[in-house]
Amino acid sequence: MLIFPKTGQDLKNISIQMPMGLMCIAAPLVQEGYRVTILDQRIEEYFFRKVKQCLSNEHVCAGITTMTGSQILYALQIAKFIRNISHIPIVWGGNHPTLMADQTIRNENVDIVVRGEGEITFLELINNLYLKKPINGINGISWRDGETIYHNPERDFCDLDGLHPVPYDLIDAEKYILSQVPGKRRSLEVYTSRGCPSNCIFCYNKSFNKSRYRKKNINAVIEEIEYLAKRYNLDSIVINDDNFFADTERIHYFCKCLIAKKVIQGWGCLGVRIDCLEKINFGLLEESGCKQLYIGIESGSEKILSYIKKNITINRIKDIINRFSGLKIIAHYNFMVGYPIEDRDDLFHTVELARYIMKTDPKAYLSSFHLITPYPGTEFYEMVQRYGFVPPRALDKWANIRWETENAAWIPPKMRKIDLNLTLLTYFIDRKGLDRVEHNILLKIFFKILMILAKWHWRYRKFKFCPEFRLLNRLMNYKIASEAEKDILNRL
Ligand code: B12
Repeated sequence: MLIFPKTGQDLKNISIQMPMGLMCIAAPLVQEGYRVTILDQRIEEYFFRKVKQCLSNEHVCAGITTMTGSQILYALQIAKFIRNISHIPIVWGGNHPTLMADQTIRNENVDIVVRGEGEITFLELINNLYLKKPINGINGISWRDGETIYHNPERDFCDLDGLHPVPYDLIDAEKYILSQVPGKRRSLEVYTSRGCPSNCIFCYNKSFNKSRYRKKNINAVIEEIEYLAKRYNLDSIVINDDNFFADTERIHYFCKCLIAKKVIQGWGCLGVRIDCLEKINFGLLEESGCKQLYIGIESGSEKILSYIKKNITINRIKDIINRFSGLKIIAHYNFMVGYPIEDRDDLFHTVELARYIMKTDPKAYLSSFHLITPYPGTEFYEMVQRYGFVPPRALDKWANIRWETENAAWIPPKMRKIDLNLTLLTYFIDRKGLDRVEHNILLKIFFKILMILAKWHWRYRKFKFCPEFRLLNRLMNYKIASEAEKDILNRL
């Protein structure tokens, strides 16, 4: 049984994407003849009842995935629940357990941690558990024997072309089909590569993927997209790679294949590095059906860009912004604030760059400004400890890292209020939020009022005092906390 816990940010029909990691680790198990159930807490109405109904003596183990953050809260609730009704081992995997293996394995609701890519390691583990063979020789796991913790040696990365196809039939794909690409209604996600060769200080890639970029054969990717489009009647596809644009020639070949074979009407992509776009043929990109790209800019200050090792300058960023302005492709630009060395000038440079985008390319979207967060396994995580950041000492403490500027020790005190207000009000400075609530009249009116207020603050650079957005933030936090509470009460 493989479980995807809620994340705390799940909006039905808006943000719930397929549990790709679990489907990947299920692939070799299915080939080997195991029966695999994937349960997704985000979409199962009576989730805990379902877990109870499904669990039987035949189960080899329960596998739970989690990212860092509030998903851990739900993952822990689920693990405790399973612990109470069954004796099967509980295996944790995914980003957080990998990056914080020692803390994770020390939690009483975790029996084994699978570190890194799970396809091969998990198969070996299941085989050994099923045959009641010892697990001490399996690379890539951390485990416990009584009070003693073992971290077995690391496992090499997988050869992506040697992996079994993703078993989409294991999930009810219809429940994950979303309108994620502008002008298109039905899309699902694929991944075509893993890792990223860059060294940005805030990204998990350096430790999770050892900065190694590995790619699937692009013809196999095209075939997978063709299959998905036919099987699920898709008009679009979303690429969820760490850095899809890392290899320019591969992108051009991909675009040419999409055009020649008329594979899919539209596509979009997350995690785009802006420097990787510099050599791209934008005409070809547009012709191939590219509709939307999520691009990390991070800051409008040269000083900050060099601090985070982004390896780009503002002029080069502006060149790319200008190129998108003449195209139909919608660029979503991501920004962060709250860097330890950021002062008011740096912040205003970021606001200026955001304004430049709104002026130059009015169809572009700006992400709400995110607070830079010391995720485990990043260089930033190590750096901010010098500023008094004390990392959570146990797995459950990581569940509550909805850091606000007040408790983000690395932000200079005089910047905290402004940073927090900017993260809140930038959600409403363009139509990104409004587009999400299109079908709900009341929410739409509510959003429009907030947009008017946000634009006023934005226009007059009044970022210090934004009581309306602080209140909204409190309400959201309360909602998240009470939903988690409700989940505990409604377990059965
Ligand atoms: C899609 C996506 C989402 C989706 C849903 C995730 C999903 N369906 O899996 C949504 C929108 C919900 C999301 C939300 C967030 N995300 Co996100 N997301 C991604 C993204 C782009 C793709 C995930 C994916 O499909 N990967 C491909 C699969 C194959 O890889 P995988 O999940 O790692 O799985 C492999 C292994 O980890 C392992 N494995 C995974 N699970 C398990 C379970 C078991 C039992 C075992 C044995 C093995 C195992 O085996 C798998 C196959 O090898 C990744 C970046 C990336 N390219 O991975 C970021 C990423 C996972 N997200 C990240 C972050 C930070 C977030 C947010 C916090 C962002 C935010 N500011 O709000 C929120 C988290 C919300 C919360 N409160 O917890 C970080 C995670 C860092 C971390 N330390 O956890 C990533 C890595 C991006 C980054 N570069 O920083 N995200």
